[in-house]
Amino acid sequence: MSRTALRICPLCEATCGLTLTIEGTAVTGARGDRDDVFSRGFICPKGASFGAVDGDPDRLRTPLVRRDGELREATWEEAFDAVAAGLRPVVERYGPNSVGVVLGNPNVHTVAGALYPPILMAGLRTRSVFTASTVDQMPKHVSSGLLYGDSLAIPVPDLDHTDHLLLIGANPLESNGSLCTAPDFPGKLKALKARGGTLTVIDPRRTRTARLADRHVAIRPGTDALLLAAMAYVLFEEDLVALGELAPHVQGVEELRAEVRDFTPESVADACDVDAGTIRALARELAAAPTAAVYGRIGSCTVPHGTLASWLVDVLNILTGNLDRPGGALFPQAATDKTPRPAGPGHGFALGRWHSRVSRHPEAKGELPLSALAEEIDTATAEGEPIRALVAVASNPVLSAPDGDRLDKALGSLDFMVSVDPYLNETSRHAHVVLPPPPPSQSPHHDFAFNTLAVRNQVRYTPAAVPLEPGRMAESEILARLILAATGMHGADPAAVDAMVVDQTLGKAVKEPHSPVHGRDPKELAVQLTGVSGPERRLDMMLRLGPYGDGFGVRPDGLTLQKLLAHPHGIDLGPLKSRLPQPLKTVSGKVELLPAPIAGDLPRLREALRHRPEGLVLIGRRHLRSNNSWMHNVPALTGGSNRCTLHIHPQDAERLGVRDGAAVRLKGAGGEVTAPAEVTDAVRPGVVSLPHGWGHDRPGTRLGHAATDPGVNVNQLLDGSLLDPLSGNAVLNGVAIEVSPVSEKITALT
Ligand SMILES: Nc1nc2c(c(=O)[nH]1)N[C@H]1C(S)=C(S)[C@@H](COP(=O)(O)OP(=O)(O)OC[C@H]3O[C@@H](n4cnc5c(=O)[nH]c(N)nc54)[C@H](O)[C@@H]3O)O[C@H]1N2
Ligand SMILES: Nc1nc2c(c(=O)[nH]1)N[C@H]1C(S)=C(S)[C@@H](COP(=O)(O)OP(=O)(O)OC[C@H]3O[C@@H](n4cnc5c(=O)[nH]c(N)nc54)[C@H](O)[C@@H]3O)O[C@H]1N2
Ligand code: SF4
Ligand SMILES: [Mo]
Repeated sequence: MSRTALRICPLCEATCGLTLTIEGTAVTGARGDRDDVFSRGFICPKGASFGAVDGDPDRLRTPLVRRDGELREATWEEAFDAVAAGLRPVVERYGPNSVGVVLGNPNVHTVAGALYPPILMAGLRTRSVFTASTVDQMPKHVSSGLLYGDSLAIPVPDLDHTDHLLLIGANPLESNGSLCTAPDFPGKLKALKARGGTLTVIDPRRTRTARLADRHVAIRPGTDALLLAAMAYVLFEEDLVALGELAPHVQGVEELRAEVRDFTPESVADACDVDAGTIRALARELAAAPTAAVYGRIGSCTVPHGTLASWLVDVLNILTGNLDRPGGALFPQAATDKTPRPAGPGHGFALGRWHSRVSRHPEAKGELPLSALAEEIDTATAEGEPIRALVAVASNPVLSAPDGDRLDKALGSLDFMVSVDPYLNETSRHAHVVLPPPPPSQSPHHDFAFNTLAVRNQVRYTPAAVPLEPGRMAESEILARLILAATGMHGADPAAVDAMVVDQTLGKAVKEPHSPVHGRDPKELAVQLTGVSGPERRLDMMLRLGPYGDGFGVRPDGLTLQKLLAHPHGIDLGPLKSRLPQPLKTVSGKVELLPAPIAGDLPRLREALRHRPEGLVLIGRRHLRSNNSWMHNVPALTGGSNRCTLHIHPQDAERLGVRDGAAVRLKGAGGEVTAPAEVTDAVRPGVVSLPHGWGHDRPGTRLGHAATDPGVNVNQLLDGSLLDPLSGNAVLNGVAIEVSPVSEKITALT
């Protein structure tokens, strides 16, 4: 007897609604939920493989605890005893910063990952915090922090209504979109073209997205900030700046005009390898479109001028009057956003409030660069203690961060490490305790993070599709118990963690004049919360205090968890709307177009005008059936074109004597790897591309299928020293690299 259940897909940022087929406790099928208010039935091959991802036999079923050097199965009680015994002495002896926290990408794809890590970090009071953001989108957070005073205020392109979309360093036909949550991104691009709109793609590769475009500009990697600055120059020079309704909310336009004066199209053309005429055309097309949106992603962030490029993306939207207007780039308003406060000046955004111990990298958004994790563990300095214990949640930095070999060794030297991870992989194999969360079918889902980045305001919640298997523990309870064990309250009731958050949040809300619950009794509010678990009660609280909430009875039609549960396919909250000036939290209360740290970084961009890489540069790529480092263990999602090969242009291949299919050696600052070449003109001359997340051949892992075709770790080519200085983001694209054929003789020897 089979049944069906709804489940929002957690496998990428598109957040599609799925209808799962379930037999007993196993997920045997998945299709798109046609009634989902947001995704309307869309599904991709990863979502269709939900059952295989969920049921992977290599997923850990019980905690593992290291005894006599070996990880062995243990009870939950033994595991948390070991966590408390491992972490507390380190904190007590060496202080809070000696315990590091590393948070990986799937935290933004789980309820537990959204609700508990902030409490863990506050409880530990550690500054040794590292996340996937600094190998990803930290430049965008910094740019938003500086422009709008809020690092989380990220405008998203209004895909459904725009007339002109300029995509920079993004390949949504493979990635399904990022910092822009849009189920069926491909369909939305096709609809844009069908309604007469235009699509421009800037990417060194002719990607599947670029093939859809009206114009594809194959830029030299790492030079987008120069090209975008030149576009801003053209807007000023040709009198195309038109802020429109934005004008009263923006300061610094004239100062900006002066700063971009050096970046003429002619002066950047050589560095970008894009002719000046094309750059002028890009600017004119942007200005001429009735509405337009500029959108940049990985290729614009993980580069030496990532923050400047991210800032310039918004600058172009602002100068053309496209920020905050329908058809342009808008600020979403999620159901779990805080109660909107009245518009007015805020505290602004500070950078570099403290620095990393070894290389003195400034913090950004409370985080240190993931690239610096290895040295913060393996290098002693006079400033303070190195990291001696580590808490890793949903994180595989041995593959996803630069110089995995060094990190691999560093992790092996820790006094104590705990991983919350479903797999024994390249990173978790170093843990003293591994705490495995249940598979996604056994977890509830709500997109706390992605709804704040969605192209349409909507809210959905799916309870667990399958009950927790005996012996399993919900990830929320795992993290709550981990918090207790790490903060000296080992053994206390995990429900106390949620109760504390509820107390604090309601206690604060009743004191805020703009809150719908201003002046009420927090205890009276707390008893009104519904939900079968701590996370559900917290979701209910956030919904009720949020912008669409019932305000605990003040607006009886408003959102509550009960109402959401009564709408299993979600509730549509309408298209994105203009919101300025309310989201601004800058000290001036305006959009600060030329913030001081940005102005301070522009001389470095001027330097780049003179820079011409001589040899080949490396960039990455994603495949539709991949997901960073953790989906190579699912047979249905591997093979075919999803392989760890080096894309190289025929001209470069010929010059270097590289044959299609033959092994090539790649040498970078961090090391060497060998991969098969795939000769293709999809990548531009002078550029080679290798995907990340591979290199599954380390001993002590339990990834049976992934190990059969391990690939190589592209990040071993990096030494971790290349960063975008403002954000601490790793430079992963546009990196100098040497490529040489592996001679037959050497192949025979190895
Ligand atoms: N060269 C290069 N490197 C890159 C990138 C690139 O483009 N090029 N991209 C970067 C980007 S954008 C990112 S976001 C990072 C990603 O890098 P990471 O943040 O390391 O994320 P993943 O590689 O996805 O690994 C996720 C880990 O979480 C575990 N996991 C999966 N599901 C769950 C769950 O439900 N709960 C828990 N607790 N754990 C789970 C997996 O087993 C795995 O160990 O990689 C970065 N690295
Ligand atoms: N299938 C799949 N989907 C995913 C993921 C995955 O691993 N697989 N990962 C998820 C994650 S964590 C993220 S952050 C998103 C990322 O989402 P996207 O940013 O859309 O991801 P990519 O496909 O890496 O696209 C980046 C593009 O930038 C180009 N590029 C590289 N260097 C430069 C440059 O210097 N300038 C310009 N203009 N372009 C450049 C690359 O050729 C590539 O096509 O994808 C998410 N979705
Ligand atoms: S596009 Fe993303 S969210 Fe949608 S089914 Fe595919 S992996 Fe899941
Ligand atoms: Mo990412």
